[in-house]
Amino acid sequence: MRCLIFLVSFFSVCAFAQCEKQTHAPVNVDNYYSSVSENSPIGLRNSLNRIIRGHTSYSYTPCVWEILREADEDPSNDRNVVGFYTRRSIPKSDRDSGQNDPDSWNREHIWAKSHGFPRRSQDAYTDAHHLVAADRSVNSDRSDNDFEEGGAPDDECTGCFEGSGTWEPPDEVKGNVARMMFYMDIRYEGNDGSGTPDLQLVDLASTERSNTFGQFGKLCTLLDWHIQDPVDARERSRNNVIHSWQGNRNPFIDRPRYAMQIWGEQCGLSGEISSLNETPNGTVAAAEDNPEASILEASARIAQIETEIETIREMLEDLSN
Ligand SMILES: [Ca+2]
Ligand SMILES: [Ca+2]
Ligand SMILES: [Ca+2]
Repeated sequence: MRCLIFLVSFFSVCAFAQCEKQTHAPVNVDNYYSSVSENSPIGLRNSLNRIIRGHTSYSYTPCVWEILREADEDPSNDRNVVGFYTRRSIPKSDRDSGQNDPDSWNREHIWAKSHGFPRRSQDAYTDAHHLVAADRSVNSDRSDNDFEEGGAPDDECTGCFEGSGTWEPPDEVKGNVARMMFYMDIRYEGNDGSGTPDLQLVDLASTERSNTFGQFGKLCTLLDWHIQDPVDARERSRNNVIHSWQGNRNPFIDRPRYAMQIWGEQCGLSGEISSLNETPNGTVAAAEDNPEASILEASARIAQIETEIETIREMLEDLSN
């Protein structure tokens, strides 16, 4: 009996420690943005906020670990994740669990949490659209610095530069950083039920730490990076993975022109709109770049085959009776 009680409690603890995903089905991207108003920067900002706010939020532990294992998986080795800044493949099992291994991976907040949301209960703290798997010591080097070009090369991360209070990521992820930061400004407008303040991008590379407001820089450098490093298939696929968990999307990955329409004039870059890659209409959740869509398609096919087998069995039973 005691053994049975032990087993029951053991399995309850195991169940408690697992993350339960509330899966959101893939969407047609045209429908997703059909209520967007592109008439003015403020209209665009407000209409995008209405679409992307109020996502399904998850626990920082264990769920965010689980989401990043999927979102940042190494495409050539499903037992590894790719460290965001270093682009080095790291075994999923080398997760930072306080063992002080400088080359283990942990969770980097692209919009540093010291700039507006220090508590895990605030949605921005656990929002996987700006959370990435990163090498532990390189994550420490980045600290909570503003994004800007220049400084001394990082001793471990090729293409990373540390300035005074600033951090420059490698070219390959400059645009990814920019689009994550754009998402954060528009997603969090001070109307978030979880208590995340209005997050604001500013054209400064020396923003303050704060628990009550959140500013981050440097806006026009980020807009430059958005143009220099356009959206690619891998970034789209990551957007689909996060959408399948949270139910909201990063509009600046799907519709890069929105960033130019909101901030272009302010940064003297509004003429650049036509050079940006747009996600082709209606194909964002296509099976080839959306693992979840493929799984859904496969399970629908399996269910269909099972029904067919059942029908054949009933026919055979009828024949033998
Ligand atoms: Ca390291
Ligand atoms: Ca990129
Ligand atoms: Ca904002």
